[in-house]
Amino acid sequence: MFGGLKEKLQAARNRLAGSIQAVVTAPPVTASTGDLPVHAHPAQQPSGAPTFVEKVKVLLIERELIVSEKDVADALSELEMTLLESDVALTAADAIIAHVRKHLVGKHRKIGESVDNLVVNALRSALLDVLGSGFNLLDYIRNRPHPVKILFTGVNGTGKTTTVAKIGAYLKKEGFSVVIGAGDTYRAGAIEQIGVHAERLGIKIIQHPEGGDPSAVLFDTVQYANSHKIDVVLADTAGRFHNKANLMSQLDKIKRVMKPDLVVYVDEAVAGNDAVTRAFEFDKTIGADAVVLTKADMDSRGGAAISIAHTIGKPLMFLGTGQSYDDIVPFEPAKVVDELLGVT
Ligand SMILES: Nc1nc2c(ncn2[C@@H]2O[C@H](COP(=O)(O)OP(=O)(O)O)[C@@H](O)[C@H]2O)c(=O)[nH]1
Ligand SMILES: [Mg+2]
Repeated sequence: MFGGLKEKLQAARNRLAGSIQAVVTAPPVTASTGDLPVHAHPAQQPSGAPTFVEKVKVLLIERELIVSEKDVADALSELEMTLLESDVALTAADAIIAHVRKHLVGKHRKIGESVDNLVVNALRSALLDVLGSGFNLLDYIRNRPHPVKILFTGVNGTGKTTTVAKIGAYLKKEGFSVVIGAGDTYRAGAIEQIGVHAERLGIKIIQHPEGGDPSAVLFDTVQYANSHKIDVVLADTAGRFHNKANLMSQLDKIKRVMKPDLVVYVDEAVAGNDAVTRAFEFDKTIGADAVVLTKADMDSRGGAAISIAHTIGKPLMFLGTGQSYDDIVPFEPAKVVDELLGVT
């Protein structure tokens, strides 16, 4: 997952650290107290009026390094190229660079601080800022009245139906009762596909014949959940584009009828910038509360995963990482960032 981005970010980390290391190891500027080595004294808190010796120690310890814009300019523009090549959206890449620059440049840095730590911390906080906080579905479900109704939307073939099945399996494992609504009534194949998943997983499914009104299926699904005290409703829908007015008004009707607690936008990580643009448009047209990116297992660039929350302002909830039911991982920004930076 995101192998290419990982490699490039780690190269950028080394390049940045190298640029700063060059400043650190440049011939030292003579301190006003003399040319003593800067690491000669351990940190010490002077108490009361400082003696002459204490004053000197403080001065030495506080002798600092200031990284200038010039010192890191090349490394930062390389980092920006790396991000853009990895399909990170321009606004997200800009935000990352600005954050790293602000973290590193012009600040007084104690020479004793590890250069690599300084760089890793700058990159980590920049990436975390852009990735947002993620979305803990289990906490969300625990804290809401049941049934919690979740509607899955997005374009065709991105993995909505598979994701509904995976999340059904995940929630069942976590002890929640689940019912699935077969809201893709366009093709008999679609109804059968979700039916097969539900049967394999031992999850109740509500289906209507092909060509029926998806709102009616999902209404029945919610009714079933209410009368059987089911914890979670997972509503599958047919793929659609945000610019197809009739399909979008159908989705509008679905929303009015089933009143979802959560609208989840599903797209594929491999689509890169296209996924981000589609998510943005979809959110504008119909609204989205959280995002699932599928096929992260096939995505080396990682750009969509990095950019999507920042671009549309909605959290990334899960990554799909393969074709089996277990191949879904809650998106935990801190874990992903450490893995990307190679500091796990
Ligand atoms: N490698 C991989 N394939 C996936 C993933 N999620 C879905 N798929 C595959 O993508 C294809 C389309 O999935 P489907 O759920 O039918 O998409 P839908 O049209 O959006 O409902 C199927 O072949 C799935 O097995 C994933 O996370 N990784
Ligand atoms: Mg489907």
